[in-house]
Amino acid sequence: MNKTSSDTSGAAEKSGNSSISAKDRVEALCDLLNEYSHQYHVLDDPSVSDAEYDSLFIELQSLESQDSKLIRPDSPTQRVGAPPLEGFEQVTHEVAMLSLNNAFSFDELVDFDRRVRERLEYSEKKSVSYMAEPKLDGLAISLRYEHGVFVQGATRGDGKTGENVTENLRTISMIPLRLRTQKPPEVLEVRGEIFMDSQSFADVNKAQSDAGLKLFVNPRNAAAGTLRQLDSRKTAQRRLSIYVYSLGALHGSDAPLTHKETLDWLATLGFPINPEAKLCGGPKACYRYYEALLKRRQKLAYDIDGIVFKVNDLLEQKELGFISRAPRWAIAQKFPAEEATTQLIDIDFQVGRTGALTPVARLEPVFVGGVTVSNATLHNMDEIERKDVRPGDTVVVRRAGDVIPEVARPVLEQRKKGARKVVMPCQCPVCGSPVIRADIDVVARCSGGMVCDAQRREGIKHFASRRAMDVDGLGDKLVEQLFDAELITNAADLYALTLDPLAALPGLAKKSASNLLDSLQKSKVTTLARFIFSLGIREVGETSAASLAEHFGSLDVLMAADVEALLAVDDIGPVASASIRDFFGNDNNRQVVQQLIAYGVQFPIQEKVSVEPVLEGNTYVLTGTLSEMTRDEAKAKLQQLGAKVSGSVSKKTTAVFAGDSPGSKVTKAESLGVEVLDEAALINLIGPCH
Ligand code: 5U1
Repeated sequence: MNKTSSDTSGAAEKSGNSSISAKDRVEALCDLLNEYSHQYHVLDDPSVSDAEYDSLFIELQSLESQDSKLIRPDSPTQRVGAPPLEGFEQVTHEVAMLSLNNAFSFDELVDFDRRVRERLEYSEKKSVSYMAEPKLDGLAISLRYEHGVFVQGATRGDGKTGENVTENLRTISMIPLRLRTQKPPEVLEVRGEIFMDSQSFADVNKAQSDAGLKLFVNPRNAAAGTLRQLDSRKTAQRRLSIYVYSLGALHGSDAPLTHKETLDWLATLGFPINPEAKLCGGPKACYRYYEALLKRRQKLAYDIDGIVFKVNDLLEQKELGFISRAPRWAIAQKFPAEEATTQLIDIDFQVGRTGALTPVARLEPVFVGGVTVSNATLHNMDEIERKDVRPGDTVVVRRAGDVIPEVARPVLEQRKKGARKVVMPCQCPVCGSPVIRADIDVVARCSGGMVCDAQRREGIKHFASRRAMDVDGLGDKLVEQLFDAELITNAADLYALTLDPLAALPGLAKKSASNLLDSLQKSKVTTLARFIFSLGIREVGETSAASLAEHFGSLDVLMAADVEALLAVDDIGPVASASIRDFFGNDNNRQVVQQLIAYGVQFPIQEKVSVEPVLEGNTYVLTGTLSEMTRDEAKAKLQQLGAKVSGSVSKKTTAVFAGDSPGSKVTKAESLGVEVLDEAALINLIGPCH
């Protein structure tokens, strides 16, 4: 409370009566302090000094400490955090939390408006009003109030179920612990975004640095780490903020008629609403709002990654409905990628699982798109040639959303004299084997195979990954650690790991080591298709692995198959068949496969079920996160029924199945008039996958 007011007589009047009971005094202090907190944190208009607030707060604390029965759930003293939790409980959202489809251009926004008006059967002349709000780069949460009192706060999770973070949210001063109304609804759920403003982010990272701790990469990560603290006292020490933007469940009160009225109502109840929210009369006005905010983006006190436009009229919203868990009445128009210039120190070559050498730019660290970037991909030699990027150049680095940062172009005017082009090394930078670029191959590769540490390391990462053997808890970093400690040299060694050496690794407690051994044990039972994919044979992706498993039905038969037999398999051409033959012709690879089988890796034979190809001739696209099955499982099932599953939407697409957070494929489908269906329709078509 840092603004001193000249008139605090109201506070003195309410607080100065010594003849009232302790209970009444506590009541009066709670109400008064909550009012002051609202003025300061939500309205940004404090009426008392920090000192006055603190003295009333101490008085309240003292009265409560004498009789804990007097502590009200909305007492400001309850914001300081509670003892640590063991973990977060799951919370089922009474009303699902929605996600948003994205637009990336004005055309897409116009398309969105056209679809809205078409669905509402409006004439060309009738326009739709939209509420525009900045899209904060934070974490969506839901706040639940029963009879006016804050009782529960949860993260979005998968939209249906989130984590109970009530204690942490209680510490955020901008969140009212009691609604500012005499007639609260029985139940009110409010949705909004938790974020950390730029100043608080700088403060938090300064504190991390002073304490010798790891810095947060951006405000969003810092907010997420703070919100998911099991010890809410730690959350209380960092300043999180919130703006709310919609309703969830509402019982015992009429809902407003427009989105604007909803925001106004929420403001009267004590919630912070983004002051930038504005009503726009159509797509052109929306775009003007977007452009104006894009210009002011850097001046805002917090990070935003776009603008959300919502149909203002709630009856229109109802008529438009949802597709999957994204409303047809809202869209997020994303800001373009951010760019920054920095120095390109050097270009290194990274060796991947298949020996491919990828050039990586080592950069003077630069803050771009919300993170500090010190490495960026250059994709391949052709790309370097095309962009004419040279070590020592000043370069433009680009980062969009969560996409890997890339070097966009050199600043040629600033090129130093004598800057030399980079050349592909003749020898592998890891193992020294010759680097070869075959005529048919666009990339240069290390010829070291299993001699090369980099290829073996990457091969093990691939083997353990989710879509391969799916070893829970064995991420890339842990594979690196195991490899560096010489506990593993190939995938089969994973199954020979034992507790003690694992638990001795830095940062791996005994419990985690034991969990990892359990996961490894569990991963041994898999399908033949996954196993073939996990071997990391060049040119054999998930689809061809599934075709090979289906065709040969057994690993022994596959290992013995000659090129001709391999060419008879769907999806397997001459390059893949040669690669498969090379792989199984190599003694080292055969030995690893045999070891894996000896350690108990198995794929209970899948009976060849002859399924009628009832979906033959249909092409589907899957997008977003499905809750009852993975996309891979859905894809396999659709293919089993004869359908094609494509990665992109075209006019030929039969339908798009959209799960949670579906992205731009839904927008594209709607613009092409392709049907968009939800997960329930998918299950209806193919049945459950488990
Ligand atoms: N400003 C704002 N952000 N945001 C995020 N509004 C908004 N609305 C959202 C989300 C996920 O969902 C609505 C569709 C309720």
